Amino acid sequence: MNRKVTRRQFLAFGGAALAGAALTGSRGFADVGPRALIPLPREGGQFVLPPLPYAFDELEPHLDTQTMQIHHGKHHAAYVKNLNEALAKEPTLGNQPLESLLGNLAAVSETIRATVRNHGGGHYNHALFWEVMRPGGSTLTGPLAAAITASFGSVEKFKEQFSRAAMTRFGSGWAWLVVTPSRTLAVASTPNQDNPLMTGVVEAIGTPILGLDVWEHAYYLKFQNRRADYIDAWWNVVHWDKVAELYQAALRL
Ligand code: MN3
Repeated sequence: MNRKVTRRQFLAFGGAALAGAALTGSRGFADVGPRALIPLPREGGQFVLPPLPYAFDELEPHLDTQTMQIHHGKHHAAYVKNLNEALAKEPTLGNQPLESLLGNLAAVSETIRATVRNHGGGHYNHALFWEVMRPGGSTLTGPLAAAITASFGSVEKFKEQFSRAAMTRFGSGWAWLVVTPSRTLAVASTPNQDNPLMTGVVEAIGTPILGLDVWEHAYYLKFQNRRADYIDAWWNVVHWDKVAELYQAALRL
């Protein structure tokens, strides 16, 4: 498959993106390169649910305990289980890193491709989501703050743009802060469990360093239909030190 860069991608990321490795098409998993930024533990080849880096009740009052329990223990756990079941049907995929599978879905057999996309995406997205939150949040400073200001005008303008992406995602999906193939920052949103690693599937490709789950299961118990209130609350628990760490790691990929 020889994938062409769409005009919108070109405009979004600039001409330098054409030189980016992630846009060179799919010639096998080896081309995708390492993107292992977050822990995706495996036992005996099977993915396992990563533990939350804090207790279920520690994001209160912003994110409620029961939502965190169900979200991690039921929703995320189901993505892991379904991903493992799919991969068991294709032993040739071996211990391929999840990042490589998602980065080159075209190379995954069609019989399990949709499951890897939906449940592998679900696993990756949630593993990232838990990592970029912490009780009480942390402060945005340093090179990431400077890069955000350079890209979006100010931290406040970035937050507005990100929140808008989260608000305007119709139905279920995610909002992202992405390090693009040309090493700039972009805000994006994807439907369902798609994410910016999915070259050839989503427009906004790159390395996600911050993600916000806007599926109703992420907020309905506490906020019901008030997605905007959930987004406002969520900013209070963003772990900027972790996002800054992921930013530095993404620049080195
Ligand atoms: Mn979710």
